[in-house]
Amino acid sequence: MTSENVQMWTELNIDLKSHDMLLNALGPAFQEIYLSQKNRPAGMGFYDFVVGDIHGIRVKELREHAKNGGKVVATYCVFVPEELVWAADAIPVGLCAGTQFSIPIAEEVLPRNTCALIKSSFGFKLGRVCPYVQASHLIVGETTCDGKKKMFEMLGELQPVYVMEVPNKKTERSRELWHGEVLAFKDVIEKLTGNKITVKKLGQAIDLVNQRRLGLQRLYNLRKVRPVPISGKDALLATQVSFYDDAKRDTQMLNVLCDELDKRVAAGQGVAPKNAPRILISGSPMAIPNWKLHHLIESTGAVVVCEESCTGTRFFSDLVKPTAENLDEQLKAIADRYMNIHCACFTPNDERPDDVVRLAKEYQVDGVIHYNLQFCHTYANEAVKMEKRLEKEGIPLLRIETDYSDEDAGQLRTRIEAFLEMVKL
Ligand code: BJ8
Repeated sequence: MTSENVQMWTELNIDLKSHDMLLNALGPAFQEIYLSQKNRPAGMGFYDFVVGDIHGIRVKELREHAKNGGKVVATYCVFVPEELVWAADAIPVGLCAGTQFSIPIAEEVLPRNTCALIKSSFGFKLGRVCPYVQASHLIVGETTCDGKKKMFEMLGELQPVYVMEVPNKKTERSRELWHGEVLAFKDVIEKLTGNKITVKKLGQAIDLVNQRRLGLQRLYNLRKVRPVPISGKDALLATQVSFYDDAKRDTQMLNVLCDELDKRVAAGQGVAPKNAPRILISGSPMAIPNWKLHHLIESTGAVVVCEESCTGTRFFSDLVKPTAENLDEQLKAIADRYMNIHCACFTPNDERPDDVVRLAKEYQVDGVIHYNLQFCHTYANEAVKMEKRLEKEGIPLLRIETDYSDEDAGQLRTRIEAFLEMVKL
């Protein structure tokens, strides 16, 4: 912890004592979960470094940007079209909300029976322990679930918040509504930054984000191979870092990692034996430092090869169609791309089970673990349909509902071990 960082956090009005406790807890957890892994790709060194200095260099970059008159825009959901933020020379940052640490702080205000992701994000602001939140000029929320909607109202009393309305259906009328929301968001960002979003700027931003999506697609494609050349934990970390690192640098580092994985694949080198059970996780997103389920699964000798989630395939599967002709077409292409995210907030949402079946085949999985955060009703209810669909397809499924605490780790381990025994038969 450098004195320069302490100075920066002080300027950001961070609660230093609490923040020390947070960082002191993160280090040993990362050591145990990540650095203890054997046979890791050297390309993960970059991601280890990013986590090792999680509230340092990147925050400093954001501060420099702000000192030069730039804006920082924080988001909680993959529905927020980051292309518009980049195009106005602002920097988008996907906030974490994956730690148990900030939950008791949030529970002083929010009902306990609220999902961990919502409590964790609110606790970060209330407790002043996240420099990314503190460094943001605007937080962009969305109406994806009722808990989030209401939390954003309270968050708005503490910091500027703008909420995008994400429709609940996928009809033509809903698509029009969403298109209108994208146009309105463009106005909000232009007003915030004082910069006009031009065809050229938006075209560059579309390309920037598409390149990062392609990098992640490349990484995930490499996970389809048997034996898999990278652990699920490492792939998850690379995806999580993509939410807040500089997009250009992140794309470069993803490709460096993938070049190395290509060589591993060519040499038949894997992180787990060829016959290790291959698991697909489907459900709620896992923000840093939520590595709980991956760690439990991979500690048993199985390997996670794909995540159908917003910290997985939903984040990068589709590109924005590059249509350089005019702004209207670009904005339409952006609206179309984002409406193709199959979040459980939609009804009906049959595309999501379809995706899971397709991914299970592509990634040669032995079983699917459906993960939903406790008190998240959309995913919990959608799990019923998912279970029926996967049963029809003959794909084994284990449903897990949990939060960020370690209290249920022993019980989860027993259930996961029993499931893996079953899929190996
Ligand atoms: S597009 S999954 S990031 S909404 S887990 S807060 S839904 S109660 S996170 Fe999500 Fe966007 Fe959808 Fe993805 Fe509510 Fe459920 Fe909590 Fe959730």
